[in-house]
Formats: sequence, structure tokens, C-alpha cells
Amino acid sequence: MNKLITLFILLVLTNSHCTKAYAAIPDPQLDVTNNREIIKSDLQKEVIVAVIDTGIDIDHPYLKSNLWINSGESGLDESGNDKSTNGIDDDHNGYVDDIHGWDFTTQSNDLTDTIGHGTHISGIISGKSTPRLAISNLTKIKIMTLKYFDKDAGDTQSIKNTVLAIKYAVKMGASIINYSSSGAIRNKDEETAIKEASAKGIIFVTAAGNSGLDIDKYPYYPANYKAQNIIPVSSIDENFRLLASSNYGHKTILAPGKSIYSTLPGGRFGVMTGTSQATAFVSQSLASIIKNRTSKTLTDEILSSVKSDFTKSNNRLLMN
Ligand SMILES: [Ca+2]
Ligand SMILES: [Ca+2]
Repeated sequence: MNKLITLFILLVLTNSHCTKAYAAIPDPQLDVTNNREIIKSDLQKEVIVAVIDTGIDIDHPYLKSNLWINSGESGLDESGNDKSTNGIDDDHNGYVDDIHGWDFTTQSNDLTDTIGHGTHISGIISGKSTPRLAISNLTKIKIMTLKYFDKDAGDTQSIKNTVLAIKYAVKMGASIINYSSSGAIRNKDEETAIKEASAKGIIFVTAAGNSGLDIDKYPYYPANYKAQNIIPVSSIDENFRLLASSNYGHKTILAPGKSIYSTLPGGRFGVMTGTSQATAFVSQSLASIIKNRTSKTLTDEILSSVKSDFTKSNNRLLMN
């Protein structure tokens, strides 16, 4: 199936509130309140999560405190003008006025999310995914928004944008890359970029996909690339059962993905379903346990602990 159609086809979008409170990862059996306290106490420093998606509502009141700010494009320049709007690439990274990220579809710093997917994902990672979590303090998680998806562009262009976005995240200091997308197309440049991120100790969390397939037999990408830093994620419901729509495999981690309540453009909230949402929960969880570790030490440590936590009992149980 078309890579990008796959991303959106199974999303369920409404404006109703989600009444079921989902526990966050890593322990799905913890209640939300307790888990929030753990997350709060663990976060000692800012952790940058690059969200490669459809953009973000930068004015959403629940997301403002979580926006990554590029220090090289903030403050005043020598002429007293705001660096974020002066039309100059102040930090010489190749992107002009990239204060919160970059739109690779239009080559601009306009991160407007006309689809809503990226804003929803960003809300989950920021801890705004349920009304109860909305009061938690995850302001140390900073969202670097990298827009790769244009509904009028083809897969080839979208993958090119993805590769550039991954390189940007590596260059600008992200610790985690959240990529809530998947498809059957394999691309060497994409795989190479992810391996370059891996060499820097950057975790790459990605959706297993929403086609109900065993990706060990029917590979989806990026989930199935052979890179050490990739964490593919399947989606489960409130009873910890794999969603019928969710892809799965022996390496996938399980996270909540059914009727997830989170932020939407225009200051709104709403519900979406899929492995995209589950992926965001895993990114949030990883961001919360990074603490004061340097990113260099992260890959082995986090992957080994997370994979044993998630797969040992849950995966087998839920696959049967
Ligand atoms: Ca710049
Ligand atoms: Ca500037």
C-alpha cells in the first residue's frame, strides 16, 4: 500500500473527549497519576524530541511551553532585530529563521499543521494526551518540529524530505526522533540517515504501520531497517490487546493507540487511533527516562532496558 496513505487511512478523528484514561509507558499497568509523578521526578534537563510529521500548531496553549527553541535563532542580532524573523540564517545551519524547526515541503519556517496529525503526536509526547495528563509538568520535553509531509507530493519527495529532516535532527541536537509513519517502500538514503543518527546515540521511534500485518513477513519501513536505534511500535487498546489494524512483529513494542485524546490545530483537542499515537507514547516515555545521561550512552542502555520491559511478557501474550 502507498506509504503515506497507510499513515492516515486508519486514523479516527472526532472532537469528543476520550473518557478512558490510558496509562503511559513504560509500565502500562501503572495508573496515570502515579506514572506522572515518576516522569516529573525523573526529568532533570531538557530533552529534545524531533517530530517528523505534518507540522504543529505553535499557538496551541497546551503546546507552547514544549516548543523547542533554536538558541542560534533567538534573541536580537547586531542591528537589534529579532533573529527569529530577520530573514538571516543566524546560526549558519543552512536554514533561515528556523526558531522551532523547519518545513521541508516548502523550504520555510512556517510549521502550520493543516492536517492535524503532527499536532496530535506532539501533544502526546508533551504529556497532553489526556485531560489528566494535561496538568502534568513535562515542560522539559522540547518538540523540534520537522514537517515532511505534503498531501500533494508523492512518496519520493516525502522520503527525500524525511531524509533531510533526520539530518537536521542529528545536526541540531535531538535525542529522540519520532517518526509516526510507515510503508512498504525501502529507501537506501533513509536507512543511511537513520544509521547516522544511531551513530550519534539518537533513538529513532517509528510506527509499525496500520495494515494488520506481521512485518517480519511483510516488511515495513523504517520499522524494518537494520539500524540499532530503531524502535518499532505496535498499538494496543485499553485492555492491552493488539488493535486489529496494527502491524506487529517480534521487535515491536506495544503502546496505547486506540482513541487517544490529544491536541489538534486551532487550540482544539480530539481523538485519533493508530500506531502513530502509540509511537508518540514511546517517545514520551523515552524522553522521560533520559534524565541526565548523555546521548552517547543512550542507545545500548535504553534499547536493552526498554525492549526487555516491553517484549518479554506483553508481546507474547498479546500476539496469541
Ligand atoms: Ca538557521
Ligand atoms: Ca534569523
